[in-house]
Amino acid sequence: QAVFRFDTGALLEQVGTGKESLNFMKRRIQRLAAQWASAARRLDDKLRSHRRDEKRILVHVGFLTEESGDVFSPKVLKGGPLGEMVQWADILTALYVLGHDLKISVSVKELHGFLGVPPGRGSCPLTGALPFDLIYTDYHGLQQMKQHMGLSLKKHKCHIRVIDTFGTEPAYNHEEYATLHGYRTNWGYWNLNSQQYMTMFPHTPDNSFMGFVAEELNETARLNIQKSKVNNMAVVYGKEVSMWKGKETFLSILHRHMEIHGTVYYETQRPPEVPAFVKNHGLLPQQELQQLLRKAKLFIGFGFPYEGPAPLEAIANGCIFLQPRFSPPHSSLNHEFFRGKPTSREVSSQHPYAEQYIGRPHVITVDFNNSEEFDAAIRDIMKINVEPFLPYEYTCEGMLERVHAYIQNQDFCSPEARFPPVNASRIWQGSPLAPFMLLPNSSVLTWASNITSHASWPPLGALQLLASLQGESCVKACQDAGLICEPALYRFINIKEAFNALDFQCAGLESEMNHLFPAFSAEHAECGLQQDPLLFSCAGASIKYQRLCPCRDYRDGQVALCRDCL
Ligand code: U2F
Repeated sequence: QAVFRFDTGALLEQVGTGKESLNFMKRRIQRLAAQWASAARRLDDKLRSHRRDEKRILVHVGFLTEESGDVFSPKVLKGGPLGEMVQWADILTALYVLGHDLKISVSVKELHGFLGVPPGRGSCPLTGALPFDLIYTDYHGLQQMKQHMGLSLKKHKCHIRVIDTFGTEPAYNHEEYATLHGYRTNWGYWNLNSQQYMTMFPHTPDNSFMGFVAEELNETARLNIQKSKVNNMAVVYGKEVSMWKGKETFLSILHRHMEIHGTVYYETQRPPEVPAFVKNHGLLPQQELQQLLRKAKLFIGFGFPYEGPAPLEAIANGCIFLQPRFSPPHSSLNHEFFRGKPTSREVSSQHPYAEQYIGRPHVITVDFNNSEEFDAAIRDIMKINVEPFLPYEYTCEGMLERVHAYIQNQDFCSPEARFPPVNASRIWQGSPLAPFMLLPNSSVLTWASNITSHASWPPLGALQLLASLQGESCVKACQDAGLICEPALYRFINIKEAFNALDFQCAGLESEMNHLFPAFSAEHAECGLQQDPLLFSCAGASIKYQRLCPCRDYRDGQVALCRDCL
C-alpha cells in the first residue's frame, strides 16, 4: 500500500544540487510544500476506501542531462524557459507525496546505475526484469534509454511515460505510418500507446494530461487581494527581450490607460525593446512575481511564449489575461516554433487552454491587429472586477488525484492494450441486444448497460458513441456534445455494429491502417475499420470522412477523469 507523505524534506535531498535548474526546482518544491501537504490530507480522506499500490518509480529528466546538451540550466536566471522545470518539480512532488518509491536521475550515469544490477549479480540486467514499475522521462531520456537498453527497450516500453509539453499525435507516433504518410519528425515514431505521452495542458485526449500546479490562495489572501488590486496596473508576459520586439504600438496604446510593469531579464543596460515608460523589475524569483501579480489588474501576452504556466498564475492571483487570437491558427505547418513537433494541432491563440477552458471574464482573446478591438478590450478590463480563479485540475489536490488515477489504472502492458483491437462484437455475442442503445431523450448512443462488465478504464459505462461531421475531428465532435474523446474506448466501437447503430449504410466494409478510422466515407458509402490500435486517434480529421467517436463524460474541473474513473 502507498502511504501519503506530508513532508517534502527528504525529496529535497533526493533532487541533488549543482545546476541552476535543480535549484529552481528545489525552491519551488519548498515554497509549495504546505500547499501540497494540505492537498494530500484532503485526498487521503477522499480515497480512504481505495487501494493504492506502492510503485517503484524512476524519474529520468533527459533534457537536464549533460549528454543532451542541457541548454535550459544556464538560462534559468536569464529569462529562458522555466515552464518545463515548473512541471518536473511538480511531477516529482506529486509522485513523492502519493507515497511511491522514487528514484531520480539527471545524468546518463545515474540512469545506468538505476537500470543496472549491483556488481556480482552477473548478466546484463535488462535481459531480466525491469527494476521499476514506471519510468517517467522525456524524448531526450527515451533516446538515452534506447542507447543503453538496446532491444530490451521494446520489451519494457509499456512501463514508460514520456513528459511531452506540446503532445504527440498517433499519426506521428506510429513509425511505419508516419514514414509512409509524411508524418515523420525528429521526435515521434516511438510506437508507444499515445496515452503514454503526457502533456502540460489537455491538448488532445490522445495523450494523457499531466499538467502542473499553480499557487492557491486561502480566504485571507483572497480578501487581501481585493484590497490591494491597482486598477490601472498591467504586467507584461515576457521575461526574454525577444518577446518584446515589435510590440511598441500595443505598448503605447496600453500605456494610454495603464501603468506597465515588466519582468524582463537584462544584464547591465535596459534593453531598447522595453520602452522607457515600462517599469522593468528584471527577472523576478517566482515568489516575487506572485506578489506583483497580486497587485496587477491585467496580465498581457504578445503572442509568445506559447502555452506556459504564467497566465494560470496570473488568473489565480486575480488578474485578467489579455492575449492575441491567431488567425489563421499557428501550427507545425505554418510556424517555425511548432515545425517538426509531432502534432498538427492548430493553436488558436497564445494560450488555447486559457481561451477555451477558462474564458471570460478571466481571459480575453482579441485580434491585436485591430487597434480598436484592442483598445476597447483594455477599457472593458478597467471596468470589470474579477475574482482569483484556478481550475481544480491545476490545484495540488487536482494534480494528485489525476496522477493517482493514472498510476493505479492505466495499463499499457496487458495484452489487451498491446495487441490488435479486442473484437468488441465478441463481448456482447449471445446478448439479444445490440451493444449500443439510444439514451432516453437524447441522440447519444451509449453502451448497453447489461454488457458493461468488461474490464476497461475508463469503464465501458462511460462510453457514448457519436459520429463527427465531415472534416471534423473526434476532439471537436465530443467537445461540441459537452463530452471528451476517450481513445481508450476506441477498441469497443471499432466494429460493424457501431456503424449500424449510427444508421450508416455500409456498401462496403474495409479494415485498414488509417489514423482516421473507424470512419464513414459518404462519397463511397464505405465503412472503414481501424487495423492497428496504435493509430486510434481523436485528433485526426479529413473532409472525406465522418469519424466514429468514443466520447465520455468528465468530472467538474478535471477533464482527464470520467465521473466513475476514481
Ligand atoms: C513556456 O515556457 P516559459 O518558461 O516561457 O513559460 P512562462 O509562462 O513564461 O513561465 C514559466 C515560469 O516562469 C516563472 C513563472 C512561471 O511559473 O512563475 N517566472 C519567474 O519565476 N519570474 C519571472 O520574472 C517571470 C516568470 C512553456 F511552459 C514551455 O513549455 C515552452 O517551451 C515555452 C515556449 O513556448 O513557453
